[in-house]
This record gives sequence, C-alpha cells and structure tokens, in this order.
Amino acid sequence: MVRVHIGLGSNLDSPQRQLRDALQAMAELPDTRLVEASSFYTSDSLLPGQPRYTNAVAALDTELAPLTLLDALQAIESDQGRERGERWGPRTLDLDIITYADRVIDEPRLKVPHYHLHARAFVLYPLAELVDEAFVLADGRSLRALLAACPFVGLEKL
Ligand code: PH2
Ligand code: MG
Ligand code: MG
Repeated sequence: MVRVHIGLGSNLDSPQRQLRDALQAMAELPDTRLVEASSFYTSDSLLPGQPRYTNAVAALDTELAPLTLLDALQAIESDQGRERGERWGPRTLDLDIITYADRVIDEPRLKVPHYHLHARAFVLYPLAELVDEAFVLADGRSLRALLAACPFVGLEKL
C-alpha cells in the first residue's frame, strides 16, 4: 500500500454533491482505502467567467499503479458526467493525482507531484490538513515553503 493524495474539484451541477459522490466512489475502488478527506473550500475559477469551484483533497492508501489509478479516477469523472473538451473548461468533476508516495512521475499522461501545485491555494491548504507540517513533496519542494509563497487569499473554507 502506498499513500497518495487526490485533488478534487467541481464547478458544475452541485459541486459539493459531486465531491461527496467522488469520495464515496474512491472509497469503493479495488485495493484502495479512503483514509481521510479535507474540508471543502470554494474559490473563484482561475479562468474568469466560470462558476466558482469547490475543492478538497483526499488521502488514499492504494495498491493500484499510478496509471491504473489514473484510469480509475478518469472513469469516476466520466461516471459523474465529465465531458472532456476545452482545456480548463468548467467541469462536473476533476480528480488529479497530487502525490503518489515518494514518486516523481513524468509521463505524457501523468505528472506527479502535480505540476501547478505551487500556485494553487485551493490544493495546498486542503493538502496541509492531511499531512504533517514538515511534509516534503517527492520533488523536494516543502509544503511549508509553498504555503508561504501562496497566501490564503480568495479561499473560503466551508
Ligand atoms: N481547476 C481548473 C481551473 N481553475 N479554479 C479553481 N478555483 N479550482 C480548480 O480546481 C480549478 C480552477 C482546471 O483544472
Ligand atoms: Mg485540475
Ligand atoms: Mg484534471
């Protein structure tokens, strides 16, 4: 079993329900245990003109390999009505692998730790609820430094 962190996001069709349903679906994945979920947070979309997002982070323990896990998460996104199209378009559900144990993964379909983490308060603050203060990402970036560089601005904790 390895510990992984999944970023959840939704800005369409009852975002809080989408996140709750996704947590339930992840808890039911094979060879996987849902350990804990962060609080839910809302924030404006990074792209203007879209509905506000609700975001959270979940900790899972899993035996699924990274790309198997990615396939499983994308299947949950599809089940919950995610339509892939426009990059960064509004979505019913986005599930991103933020960390995968202490692995750095650089493949066409999957980059871990998540590439845009440093600029995304809506991922960093919920992640900080689930790990200890000294948490360091597999690529060497410390969560403490990332939080210091990314103020808690525009986020509302539900
Ligand atoms: N995801 C995006 C684009 N913009 N903004 C917020 N607040 N939260 C998100 O999860 C988000 C976003 C594309 O993945
Ligand atoms: Mg995303
Ligand atoms: Mg995504």
